[in-house]
Amino acid sequence: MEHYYQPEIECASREEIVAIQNERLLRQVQHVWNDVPYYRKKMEDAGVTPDDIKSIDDLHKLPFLSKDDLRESYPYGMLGVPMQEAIRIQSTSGTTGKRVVAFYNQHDIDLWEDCCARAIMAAGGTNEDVCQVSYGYGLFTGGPGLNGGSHRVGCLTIPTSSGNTDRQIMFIRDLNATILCCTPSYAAYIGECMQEMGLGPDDIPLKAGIFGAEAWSEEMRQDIQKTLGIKAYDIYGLTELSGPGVSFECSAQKGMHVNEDHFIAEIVDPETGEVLPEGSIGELVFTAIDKEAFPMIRYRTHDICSLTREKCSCGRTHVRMTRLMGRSDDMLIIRGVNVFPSQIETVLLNYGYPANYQIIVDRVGTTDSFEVRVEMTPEMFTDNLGEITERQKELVKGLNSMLGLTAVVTLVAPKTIERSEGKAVRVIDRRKFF
Ligand code: DLL
Repeated sequence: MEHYYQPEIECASREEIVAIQNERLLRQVQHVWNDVPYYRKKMEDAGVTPDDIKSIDDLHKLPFLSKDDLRESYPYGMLGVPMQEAIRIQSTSGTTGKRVVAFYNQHDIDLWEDCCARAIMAAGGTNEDVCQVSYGYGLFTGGPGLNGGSHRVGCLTIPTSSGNTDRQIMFIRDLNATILCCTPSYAAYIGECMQEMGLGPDDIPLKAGIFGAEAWSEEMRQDIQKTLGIKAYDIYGLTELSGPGVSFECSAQKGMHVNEDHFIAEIVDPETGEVLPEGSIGELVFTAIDKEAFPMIRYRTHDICSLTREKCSCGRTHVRMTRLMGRSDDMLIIRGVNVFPSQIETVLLNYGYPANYQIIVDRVGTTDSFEVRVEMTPEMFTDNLGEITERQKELVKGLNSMLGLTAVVTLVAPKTIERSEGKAVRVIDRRKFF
C-alpha cells in the first residue's frame, strides 16, 4: 500500500498544482521586490517588474541566481525576512571550498520538514517505524532535514549522525531500525562492515533506505539493496533550497517527484540558459515559491538531468526528475570528451567491481592523462599478475565503449581507497592546479 504524508497535495490535479504555483509565484516575486534589494536590483537591471509576472508562464523573464550571487551577497544580502524572524542557518558541506549560508524562519523549517516527511512516507515509513538518521548533523542539511521529517511522520528517530560504523550497526540491530537515512556511499560502507562482521541482510531489520546528497548509479542501488536487504530510495535537495526533500523517490523507483507546491523546476541549456522543452537533458533551475527567509528565484543548480510528467504508478502527480547524470561543473572534459563520474561507475559495477574508485586526471605536456583506480573485491584479489592485466584490459575496453576514451586502469587491493562517511570524493583533477 502506498503511504502519503499530504495526499491532497501530493496527488493533486495538474490544474490545482498550477493554481497554487501561480498564486505563490506572484506573491514570491512581490516579496523579493519589496524585501530583497539584491534581487530587486537584478530585476531592475533585466528590466522586469512584478507587473510583468502574471503566471508561471512568465517565469523565464526573471533573472537567474547563481552561486556567484550568493557569494557576492554573503552573508545577509539574500535574507528575505527581518532578523528577529530568522531562526536558523544551514550551510553547504563546502567540498568545493565555496560555502553557502541559507536562512530559515519557522515557516521555512515547517515546509522543509514536510517535504522530508513526504519522502519518508513514500519509502513506506509510518509511525510504526524506527528511523536511523546517519547523515551528518550540524551545518549540513542531511541530518537536521531527515530528523525533522522523521519526527513529523512519528517514527522513533535515532539521530546517530555519520561515523562510528560499528555503533551504527549495533543500533540498527538492537533498536530494530527499519529505515536508514545516509549517503549511498556510506550505506555501501555499512554493508561492507556488516559483511566483515559476518552479518547478512537477514541479520538486520532494515526494510528501506533513503539515500542522497551525492550521485549514485542504478547498479549501486542494486548492490546496496542486496547487501542490506532493503528497498533503496533516492532523495535530492540542496542547501540553497532548504536541503533534502526538494524531490524524492516513490515505490516506482523511477525518478524523483519534485515537491511542486514549493519548488518550480525548469531545465535550461547549461551554456545559453535557454529553457528547454520537457524531456530534454539539461541543467536544473529551481524557484522556491514558498520559502520566506531565503527566497531563491531561478537558482542555477548545475545539476544535470531531465524532467518527465508521465503518469506515475504511485499516484503522485508532481513532475519527476531523473537520477542526476552529473553536474555541469563536475563534468570532466578529458581530451575534449565530456565525462561524468556516473558513467564510469556504471561500467565498473557492470563488470562486478564495487563502487570504490577514483578518477585521476592530470595534464602531461599538452594532453590529458586519465587514470581510473578501482578496488578489486576480495574474491578477485590475486597475486597472479597475468590475471590482473587481463582484468585491466577488459575494463579499459568497457570504459572505451562507454566514453570513447582510453583510460589507464589500475586495479588496487580491497579496502585501499579511502572510505567516506558523508559525500565520497571520486575525482582528483590535478589539471586545476596548473
Ligand atoms: O546534499 C542535501 C541533501 C542531504 C540531499 C541529504 C539529499 C540527502 P548540499 O550539500 O547543498 O545539499 O549539496 C547539494 O548535492 O546540487 C547535487 O549536486 C548533490 N545531490 C544532492 N542529492 C543528490 C542525489 C545536500 N540524490 C548538491 N543524487 C546538489 C545526486 C545529489 N546528487
